[in-house]
Amino acid sequence: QFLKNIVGNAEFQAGQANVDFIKDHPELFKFETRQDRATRLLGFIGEVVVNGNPDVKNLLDPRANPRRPRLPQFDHAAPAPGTKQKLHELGPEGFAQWLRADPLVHYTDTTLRDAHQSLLATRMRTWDMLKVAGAYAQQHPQTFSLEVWGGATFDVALRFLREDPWERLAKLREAIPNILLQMLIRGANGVGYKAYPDNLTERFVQQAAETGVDVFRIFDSLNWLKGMEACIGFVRNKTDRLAEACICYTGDILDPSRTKYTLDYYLKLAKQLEDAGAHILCIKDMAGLLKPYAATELIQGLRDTVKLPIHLHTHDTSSLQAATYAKAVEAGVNVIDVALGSLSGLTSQPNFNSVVEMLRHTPRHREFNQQSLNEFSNYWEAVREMYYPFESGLKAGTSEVFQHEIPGGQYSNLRPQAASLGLLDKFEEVKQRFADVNDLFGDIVKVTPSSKVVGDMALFMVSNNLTPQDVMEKGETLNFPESVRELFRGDIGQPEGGWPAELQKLILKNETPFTDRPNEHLAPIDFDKEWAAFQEKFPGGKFTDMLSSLLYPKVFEEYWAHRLKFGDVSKVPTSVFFYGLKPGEETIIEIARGKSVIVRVESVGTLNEEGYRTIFFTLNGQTRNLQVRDQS
Ligand code: 3PY
Ligand code: ZN
Repeated sequence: QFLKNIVGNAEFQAGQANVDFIKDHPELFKFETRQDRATRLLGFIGEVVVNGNPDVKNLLDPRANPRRPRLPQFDHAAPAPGTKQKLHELGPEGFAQWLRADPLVHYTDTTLRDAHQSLLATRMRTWDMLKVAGAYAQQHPQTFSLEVWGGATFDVALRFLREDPWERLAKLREAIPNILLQMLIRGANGVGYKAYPDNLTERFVQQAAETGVDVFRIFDSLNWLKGMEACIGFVRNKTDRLAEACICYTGDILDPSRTKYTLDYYLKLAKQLEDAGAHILCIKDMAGLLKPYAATELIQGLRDTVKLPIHLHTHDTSSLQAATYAKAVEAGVNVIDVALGSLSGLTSQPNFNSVVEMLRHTPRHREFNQQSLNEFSNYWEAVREMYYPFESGLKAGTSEVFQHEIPGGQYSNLRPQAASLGLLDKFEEVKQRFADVNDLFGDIVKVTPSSKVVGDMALFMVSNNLTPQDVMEKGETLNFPESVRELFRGDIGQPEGGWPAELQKLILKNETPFTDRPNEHLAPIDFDKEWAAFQEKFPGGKFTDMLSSLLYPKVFEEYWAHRLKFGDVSKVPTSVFFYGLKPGEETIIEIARGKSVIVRVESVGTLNEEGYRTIFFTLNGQTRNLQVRDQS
């Protein structure tokens, strides 16, 4: 049976075989043709196409291997007082002094904002957050703050999740009465990508404080002081909350060849932010470039230069950043940003659970119940399965980040952006061009929105096969992306050392750039007039809806139409929101506090001539049917 046909037999080949058996075995003379082999392989591929490979079949549907997220312990008793009460008791100035002097290290948990912005394209839904918010407040009241709002979450909530970001904040506030809630605000650019009128940012800050924000982390995407001063003032003068101002960290202070962003540069900026009224100073290391020994220098320098408490934010893209935290803690940092284990690492923050263990039995350790942290991590690990389509694709830490300097929060978005232009197979080139564009632009700070413009330019160059040299040589005839024109016109502020003049001329052609605050060119909002117009267009809309609409007019309009048609979809469980229900499956939806309905899909009808299918549901046991247009 080891013979497929006779020519493969060694004895036969050697001419020594007894060949009497041949007459009884005609199959030995059947030779397989190349055609047969191909046909059989086609048969296999056809089987996989129609029925899937049994080894991986159904894996693309996360419900095929349901892993029910297990809720951490929660007994509904009031949580212990925490930093929220401390702020109330001491006021912002007193609180800042207390924080600066506290010998133990504090933690900000970014799981509900930056972690999912950086790993899952910001898609985490309020529904998953609220399931564990109360338990977290109860189990970990010693947490310094929870970053839950701002950055890209505002836009993505409205645009893709079709939920109201203000309601998310209000509900989290209600569930977490004891821990400071923190947001990220892009200075003069608010939670958007362009400058807004000052009085809009002012009302936004006031409303955010009223709804629940305690710590406003304020940055400017070019480290431009003028882009932050007004916002720091609004927090100081219009609220009783904390203004945390940022130095965005780029380059490498230990590299003598990088002379633009030196230790002195950062120390000077920090002093200016202190003078502008910041209560806390943040080192915002948005790409994860602050190496461990550089952290020692920077934090020691800052402790000696300003009297403010120091808060360190980083991204673990290189996978080195726990070491940076070890050195930062030694050097006297007050607060570090971490994410719960299963939403940490790579482009997200370092691992909360593990960093706590790193510091255990050392002088600055703050006690956390590790078993409980792990329970929360396990909850998010199971939840994360539902969000797999939004994963960034990065599999391991990469030292490439020290070359391209792409912010963690942008990385998970740049890939789909490249994919939408058909450039995914050129992603290596996109990263290279990102670095080239930074050089062309004069080595700028890259964080939203400046980083988005660098990304747009990199994609433009890859799409059009342009090298940096081409850009300089053919610039006059190139039609640069609109965002690049706006950047060089001064629309989002001024970089250290100004824009490279030659390139600026090529981009702007005959347009004149400005060098003062872009906000000075914007008319203030007339709120009474706007409110009347808003009420007319969106009857029943709240004041917070009007703010959303002023920040994102088109996105808000689409969100509103969706809400009118489908109601508040934030109440739909995530598996159903993304993947629906199959015939025979059911779900429970809490449509109002204490009022739930059971929805079951019984069957889906065939396509009718008008292109519709009838879906047969039961709603609390009562039959309902619905016609839905089949878009396929
Ligand atoms: C944002 O602005 O969204 C960021 O996360 C910047 O790091
Ligand atoms: Zn970040």
